[in-house]
Amino acid sequence: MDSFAPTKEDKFSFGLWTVGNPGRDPFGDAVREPMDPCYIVQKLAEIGAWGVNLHDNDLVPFGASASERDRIVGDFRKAVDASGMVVPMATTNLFTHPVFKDGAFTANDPKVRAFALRKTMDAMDLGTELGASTFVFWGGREGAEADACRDPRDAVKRFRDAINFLCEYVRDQGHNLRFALEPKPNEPRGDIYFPTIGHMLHFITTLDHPDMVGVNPEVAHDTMAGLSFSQGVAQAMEAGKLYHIDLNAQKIGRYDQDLRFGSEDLKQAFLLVRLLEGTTGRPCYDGPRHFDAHAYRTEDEAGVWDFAAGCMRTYNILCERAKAFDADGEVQDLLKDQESWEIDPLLQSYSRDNASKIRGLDLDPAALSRRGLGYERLDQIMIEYILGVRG
Ligand code: GCO
Ligand code: MN
Ligand code: MN
Repeated sequence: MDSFAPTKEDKFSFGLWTVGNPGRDPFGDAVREPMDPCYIVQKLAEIGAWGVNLHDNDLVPFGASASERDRIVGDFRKAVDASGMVVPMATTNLFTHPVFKDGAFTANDPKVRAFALRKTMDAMDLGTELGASTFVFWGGREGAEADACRDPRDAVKRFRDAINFLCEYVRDQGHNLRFALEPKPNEPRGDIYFPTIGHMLHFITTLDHPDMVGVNPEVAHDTMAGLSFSQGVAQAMEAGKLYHIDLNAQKIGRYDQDLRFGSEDLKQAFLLVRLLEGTTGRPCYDGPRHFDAHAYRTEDEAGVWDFAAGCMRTYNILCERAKAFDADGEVQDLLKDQESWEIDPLLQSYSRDNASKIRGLDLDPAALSRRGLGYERLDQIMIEYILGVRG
């Protein structure tokens, strides 16, 4: 038995658009044939995935009639049930159609914003019908190149109005949906509003129903901006706002690559899996481990399934590595050394008593400065775990 083989308990999910990506890019045409959504579900189940996610138009073509929609959704529902899969997340395509060229919820034309709201309400009904409990908002076109076209404060307000409107819609319909907002700094727009996890976390605090809304961070998006993804995700977890996650790989400073999980920056991937799986003993993330990535353009269909299996396998290998690292006695000693100071409780809240005790402490900055912290050793041990030569 291969201990890295994915199981349903791992909660791995893929979007229809990920394994279904035909390899089109801004310079070249599709290299793979479109795959039928029902076939994708069956194949994903065979390779050990747990869930499948979708944009409305990954399943139902833009402009389909009501009867066509019902037939397509009915067939898909049967395929999902027959393969033992679930649909944990759904979302709306608010970026492909030219009507969204100036944005969707933030577009200047109220008719475009109305169309975006209507399309999203329909997509929420669709997601709910398929059993989704998370609804993702990726504002791919919510941005600008000609910044003078709108005051960014209006973009923020319009986006807030839309999310508030849709929260009320969900409550009114009795849908069981939580929202996960996905930040991205750029691409396809020159600059996208709410470019980072931090921007989104603050925005959520300004909503009418902040409890219904969290974030959906993506490895590639923070990495494009040169940020530490694991630090951003940790902040979202600390705030109780990690409702969903998009896993892939990316080189800093490049175009949006959406590479196989773990195929770039193994150290960040290790730290991320360690964080999500709580291998240090802290609470773990219990939502879908969702891969938002696609196979290289060089691949045929067999390469697509190699890609998907590789995402899950690397995740499980990194999880095993992180567990071993955190169980290592030398690692524990190095970390304990940093955390064992008895004065710590004094620092956690103000009281006159704590302030006066802190004033009375024997604190010698020169001695503190001389103390080596052992982080070189700690990091080298981590590298040796990642490289598979220790533990
Ligand atoms: C991207 C985004 C998208 C979204 C998807 C779901 O960079 O294109 O990551 O893949 O995640 O639209 O909302
Ligand atoms: Mn992305
Ligand atoms: Mn994404």
